[in-house]
Amino acid sequence: MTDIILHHYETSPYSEKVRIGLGLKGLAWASVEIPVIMPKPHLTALTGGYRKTPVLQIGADIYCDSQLIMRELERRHPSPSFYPAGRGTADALAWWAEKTMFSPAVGIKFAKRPDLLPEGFLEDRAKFSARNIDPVAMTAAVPYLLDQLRAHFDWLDQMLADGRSFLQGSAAGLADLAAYHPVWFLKQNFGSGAAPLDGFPRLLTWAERVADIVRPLTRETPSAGNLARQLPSLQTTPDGIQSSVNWSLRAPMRSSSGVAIAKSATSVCIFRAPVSWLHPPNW
Ligand SMILES: N[C@@H](CCC(=O)N[C@@H](CS)C(=O)NCC(=O)O)C(=O)O
Repeated sequence: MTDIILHHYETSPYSEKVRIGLGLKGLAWASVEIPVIMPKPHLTALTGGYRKTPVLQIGADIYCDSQLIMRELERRHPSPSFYPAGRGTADALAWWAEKTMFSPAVGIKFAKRPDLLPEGFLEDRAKFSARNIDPVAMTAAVPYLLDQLRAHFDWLDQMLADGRSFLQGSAAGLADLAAYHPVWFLKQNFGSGAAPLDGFPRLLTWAERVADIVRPLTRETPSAGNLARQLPSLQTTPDGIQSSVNWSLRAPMRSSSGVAIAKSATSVCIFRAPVSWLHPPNW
């Protein structure tokens, strides 16, 4: 049985990034399908309240955020690397791609294909984002969202103009996976022939290449018993956080409730026996 468990749902773009990342590294993983909307009782019990998708579980270490998940996969399984052309640019490209393309892509789906959304979805997301989701305003925004995506897709397309296979050269890496998932999401919902993807044949060929990245070797559904057995394997104690992360702050802060918190430059770890939750520092 693999010790990597991904909590996700099929239509989640950020999950697709991680699923392909696991494929790129040739890792076996176990799949736990979580609900698309709240309540998510099993997930939030595991994460201490975090509801977003995906979440990665390795033993009793719970990684809440796909950026953190990718970093941890790279740390544990460095080869093949998510950084075939080095770090820095790849991280910056990945950050830019996700921050600019995910939201317009999902906005277009909400507006154009509400029939594909499960019941209660828009209400759930309105509550989650503390914003009113107005179908008329969403529909009126579609042309602007398409224009935003066209501008970003054009930049991606330009990166591929010299005939390279992937954004940073001949090997796929993190930048490809992060830029790919909004493209994947649009393709899933509208096909390749629909705007705005229809204007970018080079990008579509690249997307096919990313999609072809070898799929995970094993994709098991763990039983509840197997999930529970994962927990005792943890090497962590409240007295000295021995987690897999390289903590710059070795002395964890401790509250009277027995919760310990430690910070590194890239993660915040909240420890409450027997689990440790890892978040990005801006969480
Ligand atoms: N920064 C987060 C963003 C994750 C995110 O926004 N995921 C979407 C689904 S792709 C989500 O959580 N939607 C609400 C939900 O699933 O409850 C990450 O990189 O993991």
